[in-house]
Parts: sequence; structure tokens; C-alpha cells
Amino acid sequence: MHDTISQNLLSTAEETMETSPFKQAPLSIAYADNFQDVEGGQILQGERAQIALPATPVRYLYSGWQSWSLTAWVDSDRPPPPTRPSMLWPQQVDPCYTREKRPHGSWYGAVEMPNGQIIFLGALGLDSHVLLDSNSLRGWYEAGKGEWFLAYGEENEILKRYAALLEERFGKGRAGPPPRVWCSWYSLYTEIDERQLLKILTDLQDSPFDVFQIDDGWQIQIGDWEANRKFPRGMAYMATRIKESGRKAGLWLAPLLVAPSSSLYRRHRDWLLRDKRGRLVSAGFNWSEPLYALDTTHPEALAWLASLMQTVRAWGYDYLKLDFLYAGALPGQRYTPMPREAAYREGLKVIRQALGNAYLLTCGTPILPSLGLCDGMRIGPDVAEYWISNRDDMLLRNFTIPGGRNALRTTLHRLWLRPLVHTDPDVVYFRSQLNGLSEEQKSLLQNLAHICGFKATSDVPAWLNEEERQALRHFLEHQPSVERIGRYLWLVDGQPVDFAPHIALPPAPSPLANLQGALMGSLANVRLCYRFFEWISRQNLKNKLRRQDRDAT
Ligand code: 9PG
Repeated sequence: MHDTISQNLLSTAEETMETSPFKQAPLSIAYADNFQDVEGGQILQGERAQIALPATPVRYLYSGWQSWSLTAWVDSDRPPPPTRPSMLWPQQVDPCYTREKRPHGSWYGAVEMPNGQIIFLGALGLDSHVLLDSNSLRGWYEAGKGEWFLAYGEENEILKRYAALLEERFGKGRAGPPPRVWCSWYSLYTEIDERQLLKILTDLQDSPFDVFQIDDGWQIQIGDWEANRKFPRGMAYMATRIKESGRKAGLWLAPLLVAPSSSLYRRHRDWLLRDKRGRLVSAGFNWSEPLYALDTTHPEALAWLASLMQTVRAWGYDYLKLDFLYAGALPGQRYTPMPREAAYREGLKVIRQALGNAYLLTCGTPILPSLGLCDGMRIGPDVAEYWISNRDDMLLRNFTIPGGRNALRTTLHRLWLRPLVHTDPDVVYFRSQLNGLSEEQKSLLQNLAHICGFKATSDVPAWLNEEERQALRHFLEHQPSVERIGRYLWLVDGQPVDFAPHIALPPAPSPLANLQGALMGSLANVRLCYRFFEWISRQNLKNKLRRQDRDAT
């Protein structure tokens, strides 16, 4: 730790600001090892950077760690409390900062000043964090020195510069238009099988999709990436059939996760990430099981990953949705000691290389560490066939949980990534069957997809009426003009689309609701209870799908 504030540096910085062609910046660098002026701001060097703010900020820009984590401008005096339940922290937020109550975020942070201008501090390297500490913005690297971009002015201009600086360091995804994707998740969830998917493939024959992507539900276990009994002819057969239809074959995997029910867990416990005391590091809880993480620095685990990727390529898949990737960047003791996000990136490099020229969509992914190694990136939480849930908003205070509004909020705040990667806002809906979204909510998600440029749906053709089918076709074929005219205001084909009413976090709950929420959070931390909640929602889904099937025939 450095113990002095560089007074010299401080006054030089202020003088330079005054003669700089850029905005008169009220910035005082309270700490950095060094700095230099660059277009649009300054680059600071050092393990730590600290900026003294000229006034109390109005809002803080939270930067969530991975795809699903909350990313949004939030009133500085109302920081969101830690999300519930804590059992899901590893899979929803950065587990190193779960108890931090001050505004903070991964890699970058910004404050909005009373005059509407922002002060931005963003790391140009991995394993870094930014925090608002009363009237200073503080950034630090978890391991060693690094660079920071400091800027003052208009938000979009600054984020554009930040993206350009990141591109110089990490590269970007492949150019070319993003694919139009049919994905099985948001209609059938894990209830997929060979017969049903082949029927959908046939029904989609004349629809303009580039990719038919099979999501979660085909594998034996999390860790055992072979076809289960629902796919009796295997995954290569499915890929062949998809490709015969003239599309790319897409497949979902969570290759960095290992569940205890898998044979991988039984055979290779030594490949798993452990903490200082030798205990397995939790990667969360899902599919009614605790989850663990592969150590992406273990040579055998890396060889296994490469061979898994080669296998799915050999089956015929040329679009991979790799999910729950945060698992590779969790804190722990690694086979080869290195900072956690650097370790993840090494793993992703191996994956990328083994995939050759296949399209790689990362999901549940730490944002900066994946840049340059993937073609598309999910930039928000999952959508769902409902907009909000009182349970998640008011009781659990969890904005990473699936839901239309949660997805919209975080996605909108990550649009600055567009020059670097195809930004996936998750699927849109046209169906009215099995869907609680209003026409307005469906339309907000469709416009968001137009803005992101990445179009996908899970609507089963047989669930759509003729009008909905036409609307879906038009959505896929039409490329509207898109113009941003405010932070949350857009013109799409000249028509205003205002997302502003959907951005603010819900008001603080009453003390009673808070107590109820705390109770529910604690219950959900009990694995048996959580399994029971999961079981109920699975039964609900099965019943709904059964009824839907019956009505359709
Ligand atoms: C398959 C799904 C879909 C979906 C992914 C991912 O517990 N969680 O916080 C949680 C969030 C998202 C999630 C699963 C769990 O969904 O985003 O598109 O592929 O996995 O299981």
C-alpha cells in the first residue's frame, strides 16, 4: 500500500485540465502513481486510484460483475442492499463484494453530478473494482498495478472512449451481422426432447432464423456433456437435422460448472476450485444441487475443456452458448496461482481456440474478462414471461432474477459494449399463449432487441396465431433505424420509445415486508426448502406445457 497522496501530481493534474482542449474538469486526482493525458481524459497508473469529487453526486453507475448482475444508475443516497438469498451470491453477483453497502462495481464506476455531467473511473485491466467512498471515487486492482481511464463530461462520449481503450487491450468479437436465433429455453425450459424439437424445427421451416439453438435439458448432468435419454439418437443427429434445414446448429453448455451428481465430480475432484482451507468453492445452487467450479489453470481440466469443445464441434454445432462462465473467475486457490479473472481468461482462450470459427455466445459471464474472446455476450439477466415479481422486487430485493424489467434495466446500461461484441438482450416474445407480458412490455423488449441488434425468440410456432407469426417474421426481417436521443429515450423508425419509467429500482419495502423478505431469504438458503421451491415451479411448468399440448391438438 502506498501511504502518501501525491501533492505534486495533484496540482499538475489540475493545471493540465485547465489547458486541456477537453471539458474543464473539476477533477482532483487524490491518488495515482502516475498519469498522462489522452484523448477524452487521462490514463492513470497504479494499484489504486482516487478521485476527490467537487460536490456530492446525484447518482452512481453500478457495474455488475457478470451478465445477470445489476448494472444501472442508482440514486447515490439509496444504494441497494445485499440481494437475497445469499446462497445464490456466487451465481448472481461478485462474491468478493457481497456485503459492500456503499455504491460500487466491477472494473468501472461513475457518478452523475448535479449538472448532469459524469465523472468516470474505469480500469483498463482485469481484477479491479471501483467504489464511492463519501466524496471520493476509489478504484483498486486486486493484484498488482494497472491502468485507469479517468474522464469528465457527457456519458455517451466517455463510454465510447472507454470501449475504444478496452478494444486496444482486449480486442473485440468478429465483425458481421449478429445471427437471428431460435432458442429452446424460454418456452420449454428443461422439458425438451428430440421429437418435440424436431417438430419445431419443421414448423420453423419458412422462418428467417439463422440459428436453431438447443438450450439446457439435453445433457446427462452438469459436468457430463452427453445426450440424455430424451435424445435417443444423440446430439450429432440433432445437429445434422438442424443443418439440413439450412441453419447453424446451436448448443448450450455450462462447461465450467460441475455438479456433485456428475461422474466428472466423482472422477476429478482434484480439478475443482478450492479455498484456502481446502474446501470446494461454491459456484451457487441450481438444478436442485450445489454447484462447483473447474479450476481453469489445472492442465488436465484445460485439456478436458479443449476436448469437450472439439467434441461438440465434431457433433456439428457451430454456435455455442456457453453459460455460467463466472464459475471460472470465482475467488480461490488455483493450481497455477494467478488473479481470478486472469485465470478465467486463460480458460476462455483455450475454449475459444478449440472452437475454431464457431460462433461463441458467452452468458453468465464476467464482462471485461470475456472481451475479444467471444462473438456475442448476454448483457443482462434472463427475461421471463412476466415483467416483475413482488417476491423478487420487494421481498428478496434481487434484480438479477429473471423478469422482463430486470433484463431491460441492466441491458440498457450495457449498450456501450456494442462496438466490442454482439450484445444479446435475451429473447423477445410474440406469443400470447403462456405469457403474462402485456403488449406494451413485449414491444419494449422487441425495441430493445432492435437497439441491441441481436434478435432471438423461444416462441414455439404452434403457440402463435397468424397475426403473431407475421409480427415475428417482420421483426426478424426488418432492420429499423435506431437513434438515441436521451439516456433512456430512443427513436426506432422515427417512433419514440421511452424506457425511463422502467429503470428506477422499486421503492424501499416497509419494515414488515423487509422482515418477511429476510425470512424468505433465510428459508431459501436451506437447501431442502430451495429444492422444494424448484420442484414446485417444475411441476407448474410441466402442467402448463401438458395443458398447452392438449389445447393444441
Ligand atoms: C439454462 C438457463 C438459460 C438462460 C441462462 C441461464 O439462478 N440464477 O441466477 C440463474 C440465472 C439465469 C439462469 C439460470 C439461473 O439462466 O441465462 O438463458 O440458458 O441458464 O439453465
